[in-house]
Parts: sequence; structure tokens; C-alpha cells
Amino acid sequence: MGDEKTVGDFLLERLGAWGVRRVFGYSGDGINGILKALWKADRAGGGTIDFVQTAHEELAALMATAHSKYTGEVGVCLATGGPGAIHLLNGLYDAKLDHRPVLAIVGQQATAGLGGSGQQEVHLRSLLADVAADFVETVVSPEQARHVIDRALRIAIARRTVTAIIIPHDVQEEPAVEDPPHEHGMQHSSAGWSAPRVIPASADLRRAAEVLSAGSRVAIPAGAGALGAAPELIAVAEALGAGVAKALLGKAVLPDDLPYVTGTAGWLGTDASNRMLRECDTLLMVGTTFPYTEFLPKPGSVRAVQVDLDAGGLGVRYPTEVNLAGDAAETLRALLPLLETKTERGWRDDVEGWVADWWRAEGERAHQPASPVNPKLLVHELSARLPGDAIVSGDSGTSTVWLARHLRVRGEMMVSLSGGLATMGSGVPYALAAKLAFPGRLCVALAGDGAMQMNGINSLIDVARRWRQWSDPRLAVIAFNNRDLAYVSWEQRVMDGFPKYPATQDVPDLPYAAYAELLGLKGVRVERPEDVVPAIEAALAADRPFVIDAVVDPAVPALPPELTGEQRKTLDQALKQGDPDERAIREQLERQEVGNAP
Ligand SMILES: Cc1ncc(C[n+]2csc(CCOP(=O)(O)OP(=O)(O)O)c2C)c(N)n1
Ligand SMILES: [Mg+2]
Repeated sequence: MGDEKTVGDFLLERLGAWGVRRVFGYSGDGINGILKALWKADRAGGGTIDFVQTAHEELAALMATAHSKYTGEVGVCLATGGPGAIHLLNGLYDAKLDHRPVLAIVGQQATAGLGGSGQQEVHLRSLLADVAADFVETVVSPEQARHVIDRALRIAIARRTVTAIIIPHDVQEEPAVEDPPHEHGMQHSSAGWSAPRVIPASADLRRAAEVLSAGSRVAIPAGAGALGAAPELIAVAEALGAGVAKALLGKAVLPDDLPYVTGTAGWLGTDASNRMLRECDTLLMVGTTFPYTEFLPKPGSVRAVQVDLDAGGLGVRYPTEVNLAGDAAETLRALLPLLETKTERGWRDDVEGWVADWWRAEGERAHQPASPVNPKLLVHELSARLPGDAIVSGDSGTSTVWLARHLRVRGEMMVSLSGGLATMGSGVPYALAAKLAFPGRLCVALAGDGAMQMNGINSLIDVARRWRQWSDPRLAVIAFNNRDLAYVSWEQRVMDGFPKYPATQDVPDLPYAAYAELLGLKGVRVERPEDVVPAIEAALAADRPFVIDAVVDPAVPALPPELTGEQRKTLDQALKQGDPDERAIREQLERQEVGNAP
């Protein structure tokens, strides 16, 4: 086939035409026709695509998802068929559940052998049918490539979801057909996308404004759908005298230095958010499908309006009276002139008082002694030292709770993690994806020790091979080394009433900082509270990526600030049945002032 343009070459060109500059992936013979195209483009000096090799395909899919979350662009990942495609799945579901556009390109055995139960032959359409339900297609002829690529990208972006293209090995090497013949059955597609303006109908906006203007205690839970709508959110909150609570993925929607921003809501939330949601008389939900419905007012007890770009997300969590399908910024802007500005500021004053009380109390709780280090102290001290443009990535575990409560978002900060899927292992790959997209900004990952062992230390291998290319080489990882799958241990105690069972919950104590040093990075192990600030300062001043191995206390309760009577009883019963950490936990429940919900 010589230097003739192949389907593989055309695929790269077409991705380029869509603005794709980075593909996360891993090699395999099922995609050799695409890898060869990458090599050819590089050799010719015309390579526009940066191939980011990851240590595991799951990391590639998580990074593609994170790339999309942090940049707003489509994320693209590439893997061989069979095992490679299977490894992608978890990261793809992360994108799907958080409504991010990600395209997966996977190889397949050559068409001639398909159906013969050949090596690595997996029925990929079935494998990907759910995660890429909106579009999964196999390219079986070169004429098909153009429109399948165009549709896969357009559908992923327009519907904010996952799509997939399967390309058998032999098809990748066939001569490209860039312009299919003008014949019956041929498709002639185009590249490119521009977002539409989505605003609800005027009558619905007026109905929403009536509901909101009639309320005297308005609470605004805002989520990831409100990212980019800060000025509009502020204007509406000011007009309504409302407080704003944030869903976890919407943590960076508004900065936490606004006095009426109550922080995160829900199980991982603050007293201020949860109290505001309990005492409000009107809800305005913006860009959120907030999962913790028990923290919203009793169904039907308050009037409620919801704004969401995805109409399928409307009226799901709360019986909302007015559902507005629209872009958050556009919709709030259209709503604003219809609202009656509230002059009575009593409710706003109450909310601001709860916010101030909360930050004071949490600052004190972060400084309570623990054995050996209180994990809250790490996020508290980190938060005080982060530059206003830092990018923070979280994981799934107790560190997510500390991030949710103690990280004070300021300036241009971005914060993300696996929200809907809540998969362990988002921390380090998300930080690396952020760093590749914004090499001049500080990126920080917060991850549990279980997550580090699951994939974080593998992702550090990818960090180690890339950091020398960054204008700012700082990427800090805080590994919360509590030797416990603590988040689940707490759920078991509080929800299911049984004590920590070491056989399922303990994880080995690994030297994460020493591991970083092995890779040519830097690190330090923190075993005393007085070492926390020096370690953070060292990480933020380092000339390369840095891992803080923070030996923290699993007995510090990863619980909401207030427990119901039932939850208290369940916890008490669990502890009494021989929990190895019973004494330490009872002491920490006091120290951390875990209260009783009214
Ligand atoms: C892939 C995956 N497996 C299992 C879980 C269930 N899970 C949620 S949090 C958690 C514990 C995480 O442990 P670690 O990373 O050590 O953090 P810690 O809670 O101890 O701070 C587990 C097992 C999950 N969310 N994702
Ligand atoms: Mg742990």
C-alpha cells in the first residue's frame, strides 16, 4: 500500500478537522493501522495529534473524560479490540454518567475472520451498546469512514455523551475514500459543530419568575450544568436574596468567598447548605441532578423551579412546579428581568450567618488532634495555599468528603472528579489530563490509598514520562494513607450496622512518596500534624511532580455534620460488635462534633 492515504490516515485527518489535538490510548495489533498512521504523520512532520500513552486503557478513558470536563472539548480515547476495549469501559461510563462528550475508537480483528471465535474477538458492538447507546458503529468499508467519524463526534458533542467507532484491522489499512461517489446509498457528511442557544419559552419563564418572586426563603442548589454561568447565578441570587449550595461537580460554579455560598450540599455537604435546604420555602435548581434527595426539602413542601439543558434531567429528584429546559446562563439571564427584587434581607442574613459559622467550626475541626494526622488538616492547609487558578481533581473515598467540605474555591479554580459513577481512581489521571491541557497551571490530585493502589500509582508512571515538557512542572498528589477503604467502612457502620471487617476493608501501607522518588519524582511522608504545612509548601514549590504520603486517621468520621437518630443507633450497634477502631471513633465523634439532625 506504500504511502497511499489509508483509512487510518484519514481518521487522524478528520479528527484534526474537528479540532481534536490529543488522543489518550494504548497500543495493540487491533489498531496497528491507526498507530501506523500516527507514525507516518510524525515522520512527515505533520502530526497534529498528540498520542498520550497511558499505563492502562481505563486511565486513557478517564483522562479523555477529564480532558472534556476541564476543557469543555470532546475527549477521545483509542484502544485495541478485546481486552483494550474492555479496559476502557469504566472510564467511558464516567463520561456517560457525568454527561461529557467522549469518543472511543477501538480496533477489531480483520473482517475476514470475524465470527470465527478468533483470538481477542469480542462482540464489541454488544460490549459498547450500553455505554455508547447513542451511537456505536463499525466501519466495514472505506466509504463509510467519513460519515461515521463525523456522526460519532457530532452526536457525542451535541448530546454530551459517549459514542464509539469500531474499525477492523484490515479496514484501517485500506485506501481511504475521502469523497464517496455520488451514488445511491452513499453519505456525504461534514465536520464541525457550534452550540445552539437554548432558552425556554417566555410563558414558562414568567411562570418560573412568579414562583420565585413569591418565595421569601429561596435556596439555589447549583451543579455542573451551571459552570460558566457565574455572573447570571450571582445576579439571580442577589435579586432573590437567596443562598447558593453546590453539588459536588458544581463545586467551582461560584467561589466560596461569596458570603451566601453555602458550599457543598448533601451527604458530603456543609451544615450551612443542609440547613438552608431544610429551612427554605422555594427551590431554584440549576444544572444539577443532585443525588441526595433526602437533603432536599420534603417532597411537595416547597415550591420549586428547575433549569437544565437536558430535559431528561428535569423534575426527577424533586416534584418541581416549573421545569425549564435551557442553558443555565441563557435561562437565568432571561429570567432576571422578570424577577421581583427582594428588599427583605432577613433570610439572606441567616444564610450568611450559617456560612460564617460553618467555616469557623470546620477550621477548628481540622485542627483537632487525630492519630497520627487529621485528614481534614491537609485539605484545610492546602486550600489556604492554592493559587487562584489551581486545578483540583478528587477521587472516590473519604478524601472526597474533605475536598467537598474544606476546599474553598477561589478565582478561576477548576474542580472535578467522577461524580455520577463515583469510580475510584479518578484523582491522578484527572490531574494529569488537566496538566496536559493547562501545562502552566498547578494541578493537584487528592486520592485515597485504595485508589492509589487501584490505578493511581500506575498513572504516576504516565506523569513521570511527561512532566519535563510542562512550563510549570508542578503536579501535587496527596495520598490519604489510612490503610482502610474507609469511605465504605463508614457506610457499613452507619447504613448497614456492622463493624469494620479487616479482611475486606484493610489495605496495605505502601510508601507512596518513596514510590514517587523511584520514578524520579519527589515526595515526602507525613506522620505528624506539624509536618503538614511544610509538606504542602514543598509540593507547591517543587521543580517536578510531588507526592505527599499522608498517614491519616481512619477514625475521623466521614459523615454528614448531623446524623439522624436512626443512623446514630445503627452506628452505635456497629461499633459495639467489635469494631477495631471503636475507641478512636467514639473519641473522634466527640472531637468532630457530629451532631443530631433535627
Ligand atoms: C472502582 C470502584 N470500586 C469500588 C468502589 C466502592 N468504594 C467507594 S469509596 C471506596 C473506598 C476507597 O478507599 P480509599 O481509596 O482508600 O479511600 P478512603 O475512603 O479510605 O479515604 C470504595 C471501595 C468504587 N467507588 N469504585
Ligand atoms: Mg483509604
